[in-house]
Amino acid sequence: MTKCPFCFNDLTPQLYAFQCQGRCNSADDPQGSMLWGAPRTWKPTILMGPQPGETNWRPPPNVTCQRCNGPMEECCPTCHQFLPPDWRNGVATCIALAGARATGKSIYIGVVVKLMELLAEAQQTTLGFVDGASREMYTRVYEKPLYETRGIIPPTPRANLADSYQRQPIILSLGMLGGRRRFVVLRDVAGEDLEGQVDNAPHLGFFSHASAVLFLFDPTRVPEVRNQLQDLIPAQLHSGGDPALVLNNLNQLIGPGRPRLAIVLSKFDTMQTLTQVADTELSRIMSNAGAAFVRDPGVTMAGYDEDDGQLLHAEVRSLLQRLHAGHIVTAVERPHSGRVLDHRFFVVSALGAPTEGENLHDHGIASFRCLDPIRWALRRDGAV
Ligand SMILES: Nc1nc2c(ncn2[C@@H]2O[C@H](COP(=O)(O)OP(=O)(O)OP(=O)(O)O)[C@@H](O)[C@H]2O)c(=O)[nH]1
Ligand SMILES: [Mg+2]
Ligand SMILES: [Zn+2]
Ligand SMILES: [Zn+2]
Repeated sequence: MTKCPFCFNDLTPQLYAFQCQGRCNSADDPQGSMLWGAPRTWKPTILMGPQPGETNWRPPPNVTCQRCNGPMEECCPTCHQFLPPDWRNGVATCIALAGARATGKSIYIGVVVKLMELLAEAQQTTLGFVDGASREMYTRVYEKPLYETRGIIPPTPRANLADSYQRQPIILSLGMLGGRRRFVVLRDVAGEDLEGQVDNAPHLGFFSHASAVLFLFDPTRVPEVRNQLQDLIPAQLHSGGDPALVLNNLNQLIGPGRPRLAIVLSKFDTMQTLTQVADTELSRIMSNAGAAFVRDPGVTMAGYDEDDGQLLHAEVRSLLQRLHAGHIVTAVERPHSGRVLDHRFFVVSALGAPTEGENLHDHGIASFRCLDPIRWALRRDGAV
């Protein structure tokens, strides 16, 4: 079974949907619009599936529209988006980014797609964009600013704005891995949307159905870290809201869903800069040469290293407590809902160095441990 790359709902063998691509007129699609977060239309759609008890049922190869006789294409029975060709024969690991404003979500996406290209190469496959819309969006929003203009990505616009590109997921094909065709889908979000009220936000429902949610936590928001780094790193242009509030909203959005949850300490290069601070407790912690968070398992390593992952998990967990973010750890490990998600702590640095105003650092992008959360999610889906 796989998932819809748009709304992340499971696509079960019991239900298929086919939508007219012929001459029929389009009509308003209330359900599709609600899940998309902006007005959408659809054409006549039929649902089909096996009779009760029937096994090995497959939909007919060519479905035609009963009204216009035109061709019909498979779409998601829930959100009505057209599925990429042959989608159900693969397995999709659907990953949603979460976090307050300016925690580094978009820059992480920009960098991690490049790293996944290298990962695919090391696995003797190639990474590809599944659809033109994904490719166009990745190039325009993420790749050009970071790798051509060598600047930052502007804050992600809220979902209710006309230019809110993040409704379009980035749908990637990893080729054949572990005997199955593998896809990775990445969905960005505006931190601003997660800092406000989320009780009436069906367009953010994908968090509940995701394979994994990456919750980014920005250590430079912690006053103690900021104070000690004052003279060492340039001031940042943007800053975000309260991570505890965002995590609370995220838990609300996840509701009864069971995504795996990665809690990711982002911008980890700033924490590493603490080693240059003279003799504080934090500088001593960060200078521990034996710690897992000082080494990177590398880009080419195929699988997820479970031992290294568990070690890092324990280190990051205690580091968060040391950063007075113990309430974040508690909210993950003992949530009010009582539903503890399969979770793990990570560190990443997408850029490897702080930015200077609107520009990237001269040294170029030197990322650190960015693939770990992706490898973890893929491993849980049996891909690496
Ligand atoms: N030091 C350091 N700074 C980073 C890194 N990644 C991002 N930043 C800084 O964080 C800022 C915000 O990054 P974004 O990726 O745009 O943040 P976001 O989470 O997408 O923010 P919203 O779109 O507003 O939700 C950037 O402009 C950089 O200055 C990193 O790896 N290291
Ligand atoms: Mg963003
Ligand atoms: Zn038709
Ligand atoms: Zn869908």
